[in-house]
Amino acid sequence: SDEKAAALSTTPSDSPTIFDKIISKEIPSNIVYEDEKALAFRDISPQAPTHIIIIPKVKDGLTRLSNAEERHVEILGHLLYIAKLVAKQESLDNGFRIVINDGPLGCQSVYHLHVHLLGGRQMNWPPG
Ligand code: DGP
Repeated sequence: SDEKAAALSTTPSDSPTIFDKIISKEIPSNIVYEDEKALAFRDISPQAPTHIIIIPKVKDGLTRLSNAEERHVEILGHLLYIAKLVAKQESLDNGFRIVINDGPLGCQSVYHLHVHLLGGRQMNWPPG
């Protein structure tokens, strides 16, 4: 897929990403939730009727889940709680899927940790 190709052509790094420009609103996005610590916006390449990306506003070294440190525990929990709030806001009352891609094998293409919230259709298991 295009998403897989993008992931495999991206070198993991701590450089600024497109998500910084979304946070600063330098580039537009469809924001569905925002607070002082986090932002949630619609994915540009939706893989389900509802596909939302939830990110910390300050990356603080959290390029990917495998780089998480003890200091990130609070924001990690916050992102999951926001996923629940946004799922409710999107009326995903019969279930949804949360995904965190890590690294090339996990098909991560943007090195600013993010939670995918997917819903509005039947999901499959195992994922691809
Ligand atoms: P991942 O493969 O887990 O790294 O997911 C990155 C996601 O970010 C991917 O589903 C597409 C989305 N994305 C990338 N660039 C943009 C953008 O400029 N705007 C929006 N809304 N989403 C983006």
